[in-house]
Amino acid sequence: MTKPYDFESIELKWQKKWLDSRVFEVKEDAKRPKFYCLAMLPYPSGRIHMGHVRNYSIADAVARFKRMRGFNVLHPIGWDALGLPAENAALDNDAHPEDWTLENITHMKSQLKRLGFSYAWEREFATCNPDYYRWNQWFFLQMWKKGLAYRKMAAVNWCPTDRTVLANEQVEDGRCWRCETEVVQKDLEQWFLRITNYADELLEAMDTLPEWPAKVLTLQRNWIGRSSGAEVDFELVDDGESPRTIRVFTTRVDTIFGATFVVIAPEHPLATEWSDSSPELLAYVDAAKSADREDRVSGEREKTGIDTGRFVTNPFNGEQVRVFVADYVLMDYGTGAVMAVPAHDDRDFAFAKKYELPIRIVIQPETDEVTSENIEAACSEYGTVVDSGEFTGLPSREALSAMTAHAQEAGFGQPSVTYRIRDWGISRQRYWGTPIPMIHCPQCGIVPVPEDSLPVVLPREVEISGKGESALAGNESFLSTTCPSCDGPARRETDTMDTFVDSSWYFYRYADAHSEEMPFRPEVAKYWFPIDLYIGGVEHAILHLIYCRFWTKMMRDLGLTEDDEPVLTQLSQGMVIKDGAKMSKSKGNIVDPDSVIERFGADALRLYTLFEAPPEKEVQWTDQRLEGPARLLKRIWRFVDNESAALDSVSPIDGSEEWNEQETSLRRKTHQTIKRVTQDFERIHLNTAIAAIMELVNDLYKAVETRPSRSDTWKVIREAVETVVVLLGPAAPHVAEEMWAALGNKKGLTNVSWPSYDLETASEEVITLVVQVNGKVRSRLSLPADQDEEDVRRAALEDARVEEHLAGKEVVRVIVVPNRLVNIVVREASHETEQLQEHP
Ligand code: ANZ
Ligand code: ZN
Repeated sequence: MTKPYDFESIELKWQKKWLDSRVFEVKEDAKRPKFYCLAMLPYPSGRIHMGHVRNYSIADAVARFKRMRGFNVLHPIGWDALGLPAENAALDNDAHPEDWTLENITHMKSQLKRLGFSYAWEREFATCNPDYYRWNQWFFLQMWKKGLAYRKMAAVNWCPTDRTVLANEQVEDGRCWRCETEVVQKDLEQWFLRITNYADELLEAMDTLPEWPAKVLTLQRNWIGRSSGAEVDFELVDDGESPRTIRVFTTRVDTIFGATFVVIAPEHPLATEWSDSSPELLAYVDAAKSADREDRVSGEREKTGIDTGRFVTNPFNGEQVRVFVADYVLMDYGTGAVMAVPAHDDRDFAFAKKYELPIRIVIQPETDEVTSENIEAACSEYGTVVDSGEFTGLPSREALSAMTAHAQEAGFGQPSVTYRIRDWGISRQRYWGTPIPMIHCPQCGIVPVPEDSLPVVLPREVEISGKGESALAGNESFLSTTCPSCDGPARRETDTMDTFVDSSWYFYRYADAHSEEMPFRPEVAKYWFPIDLYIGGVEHAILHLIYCRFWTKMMRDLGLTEDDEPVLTQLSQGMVIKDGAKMSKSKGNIVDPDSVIERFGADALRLYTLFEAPPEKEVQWTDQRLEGPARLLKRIWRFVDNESAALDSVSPIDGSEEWNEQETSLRRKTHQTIKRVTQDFERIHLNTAIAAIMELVNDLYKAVETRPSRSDTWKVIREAVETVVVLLGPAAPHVAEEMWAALGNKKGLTNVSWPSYDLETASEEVITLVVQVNGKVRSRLSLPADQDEEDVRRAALEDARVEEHLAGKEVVRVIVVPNRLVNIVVREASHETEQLQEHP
């Protein structure tokens, strides 16, 4: 009778043991290599969902693997605890946001514990704790001192449902990223962080991030959106004694002879000025201002505009062209004005068609000739410049620099770079966020809260109405204060910070979570940083993952860290979907992790999320597939239970054995499995790692079918089953621990080293490779077939006979022809060469 696999009591038992023994708590240790393994911190929405389970199972498997590989592993967790949902929940459920948040944290924490993740719990914190957010305020003050934080009147994205300002990043297709309401524009005084100061560096440093997914980097590159081009001044016709100019930004100055009109943004100062004398213009400008930003730039939308009746002169050909106001031109990009070239720009083409404006071709592409008769759409390709005076005949690329240089020499233009990225608007008219530590004094204006008065604590007593401004504005005792500069009565800022501030640096806090004097001590963080692996959804590619890079650079400039970048390897894990859609309440397709744990156990659930797909791909949830991993665990369990008595008396392999064919074959499989699983874990191909373990389990069952009589055979079986259990440890840690103990091991798995594999045992066959030095055969190597090039290379260089021929030489190159030969190219060592050159 097999002992039943009672996963619940096994899991609870080991979870308690791990916690009690504090095995996952870590300290800096300069003598050991570190590994910082992090998954994005959860928002305490109420319950853990499958996305969390998957994300955290991946991170935990890697953390446990790295620990067994000898690394000092930091694997922390915390709570992204501020933000809108708490306030909305407060409105819906009549609970205080703080109570709602803390209750959720308590519940979700118990869920994470029930999953057995190996967190350094002593470093846990929630961002709604004043001990944490005081440092947001402190950073804000440092940025204010450096001119990186500033306030300005700005047209902001306003979500009418959430009644709050949204960052551009939080507007998706013109809608609020959270509630999908259409966003409108509104003018408000807002606080900004000058992320644009770092635009170039953020862009350039991406070349130093080879371990980030290409997709994330592309999204960031586009978001930063660096465009280089030229600015050119078009002079206003009939504009008095010293006529003013309209400065346009263009990336295609090579098309300037085809500019048949100029368009300025509705927010352009000239549009405002001219509106005074034109009610129609005023009406258009007003309407345009309230239109949605995303809509305005959308290619699909029908272009609208209005003729101002003014003209400007094209400085390149002296031609006078009309000036329009149209909402497809944005004020906050480039100069807020464009030269319109309908023949070569889509938007200008659509506009010209609608208002019957001239279309003049000035670029001929390589391919089909474009003529005014056959042109049906703008042709934006590069080509040869035509009908453009002295520039006619130049290829576009050359014309770009020649024409820019000409404009500069003549004094009506210059090269220019513009960015799509905007400064980060962090003001939120909300209660449940970090108070911005500023004071408005009627005498002194805006005065920062002195650093020694931090934190500015969120008052608990507020009335949350969900309407208009922050609930803080209605709290008189919070509002009224004294001015730090003149001691007069003053009022506090009521805006709170975007919660993306909280998540921009939390991982530095984990490194020194209880620091009281500073956000973290630089020398402590230095040991743990950079983060070796950071796992989170691709939806964070441009928000969080840009902000945290910016924040790190800002902290570096404050002298808190030497890191240019916080994260070495980023992994964007795929979603868990069911019935073709992301699990969500509204779709009714949620699978609750608790119910799965109840039926199959945490180990089976973890194993399933790892096994079902490669980490960066989607997992299609099906209940049937979940039974696979559950069965696998039972199968291994049954094997250990059935055979533990037989294995008990088996002595370890001592090298004196003469293996028979069956034994050789099982040993080979064991070592091949270790090799595969090790390599798969290093590359985070966890699904194939588990598939490899399954294969070994099959071979184990085959091996005992005939009840082998040789004691050596049992040695090999023991080696194989212990391997299975150890390799299973990172993915299904509880049952692995239990079986490991059942096999008679006294030391827990958390203290066991990852097994190493013996290459020779693992290899299918041994082959002979010829080793040449500068083309001459010097040695022969017997090596397992199909070895990694790196292993072959090393074996060749370490071969004694080869070494003789390398003495005093410098290895220039090692060429490996797989399974055939290695050629080592050498030359006289360089210092000798240099000496020769110095003393000829
Ligand atoms: C003339 C031209 C001719 C243009 C042509 C393009 C093609 P990216 O690449 O996105 O930076 N532009 C400039 N400022 C603008 C604004 N504030 N609002 C809307 N459009 C603006 O785009 C640069 C191009 O977008 C600029 O180059 C300008 O149109 C337009 F065959 O100038 B171009
Ligand atoms: Zn004052």
